[in-house]
Amino acid sequence: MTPTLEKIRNFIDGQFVGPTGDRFLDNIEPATGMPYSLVPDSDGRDVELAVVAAEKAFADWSKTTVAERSRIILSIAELIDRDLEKFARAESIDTGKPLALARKLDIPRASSNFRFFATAILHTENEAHVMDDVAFNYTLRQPRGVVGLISPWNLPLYLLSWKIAPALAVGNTAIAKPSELTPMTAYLLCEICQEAGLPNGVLNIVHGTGSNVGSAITAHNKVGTISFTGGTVTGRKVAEAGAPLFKKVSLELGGKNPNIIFADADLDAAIAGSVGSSFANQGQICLCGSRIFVERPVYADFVARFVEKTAQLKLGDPLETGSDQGAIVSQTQLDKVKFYVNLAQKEGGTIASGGKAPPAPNERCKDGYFFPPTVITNLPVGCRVNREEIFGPVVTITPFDTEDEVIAYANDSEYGLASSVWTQNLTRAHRVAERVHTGTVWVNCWLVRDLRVPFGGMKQSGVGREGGNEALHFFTEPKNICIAK
Ligand code: TXE
Repeated sequence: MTPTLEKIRNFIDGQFVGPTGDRFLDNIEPATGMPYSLVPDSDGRDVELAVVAAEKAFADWSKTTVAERSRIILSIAELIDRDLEKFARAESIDTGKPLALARKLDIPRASSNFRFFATAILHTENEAHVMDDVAFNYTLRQPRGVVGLISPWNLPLYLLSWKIAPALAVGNTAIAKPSELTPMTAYLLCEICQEAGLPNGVLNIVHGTGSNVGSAITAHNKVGTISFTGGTVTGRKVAEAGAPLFKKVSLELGGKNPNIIFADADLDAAIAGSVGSSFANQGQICLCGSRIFVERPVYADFVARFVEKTAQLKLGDPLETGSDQGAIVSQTQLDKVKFYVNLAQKEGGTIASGGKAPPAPNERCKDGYFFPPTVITNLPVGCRVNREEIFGPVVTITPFDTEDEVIAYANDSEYGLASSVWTQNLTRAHRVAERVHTGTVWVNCWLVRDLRVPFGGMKQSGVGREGGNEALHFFTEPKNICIAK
């Protein structure tokens, strides 16, 4: 007797409702490869219901005082903190990431996202420009209205809350669509929003596929603002959908991030930091440093010690204590990882570590989507494996001889999201950071995140920035009011 699977529901106008078409998709647990819940296979009709609710709610929410919006959004943060374990476990089961990682990274960051913007709106400043005795100008920033928020499967609540928090904090109402692969924590968030007293219709979550729900959001003429995080291919579709309607669109897309280690670096720190930036979340973070470049004098030593430290990572059942590496999010993504590892060997690469499916961590996970941290050397620097985003636990390591050479390697990419530079020469750190074409440059660190800083990429890594004032400005419309003296 197969157990009846929990049906996740949409959250529209403050109510949990099923999809209009009453169709559901299997929600697969990556660690087992088995469905463990059902997610609404919603469509344009559900998006329409959400738009009506969001429009209705906007009239009041946009006029709610900053102090009141701040209070409610702070309450959401506190309730997430209260339910940390429940959210962390849900995120781990849904994504395949280790429970310890969800507990330490994903859920605390989601809470911080709400807390940051709930307090940021208490301290915003408006610009003014005085024209001698002619006129007085001030810039009024007003909420834009109903916004569409679309998020991916790798850091589900972390990235969705990074959009919901600023959008609502400045007075917009929202329709959010999490990835159909990882809907659970967005569903749990709606319960928290109800408990926090978020008024009906301010946040609406419509579950479903990109083609049925995502595209209905991006094409809707009453959703004038779109914030998207996902792959570059889909980001292009989102931009194409928004263009005819002159929508304001923010795109945070893929990356193929360089991680540069100079010979004078603190190698212990560089190796520890690089194992993290290579394999955190099974390498499924757009900021992961998948192209490692090491100055030749320390190349052999780095590779040997990096491989040794990588081999110490414990691949296991994500729910078990001590697991450093969990499951890949889906069969499709696992197949993509395997494809690139096979391609790397055809392109002349050497598998220095990993490279083939591991034995199942335990009986429960015998059909799960597991792949070991994989290190590939001896590849041509311009080969496909060094150019295309794999988005899995796979890195390449390439030697270099000069600073100009490695900067050319780093910049020879369609992407430009993030990079790391490891050196103890401060002058060189500044020089290299200025010359590398990425939206973020970490020096002697990785994934150190101050929520005030601009975050995002250039080239095919995206358009626009999230975080701090960048987010507050993206989700508001500036108006210049000029008053004659
Ligand atoms: O992301 P998609 P996927 C990369 C990674 C991955 C690739 C594709 O390389 O292999 O992107 O991953 C919704 N209109 N990143 O397929 O398709 C979709 O339902 C509107 C990097 O998961 O981009 C989901 O909610 N929406 C990324 C969201 O878009 C559409 C993190 C992202 O899905 C849509 C994840 C459409 N036409 C993957 N089609 C990062 N930068 O962090 C899909 N969606």
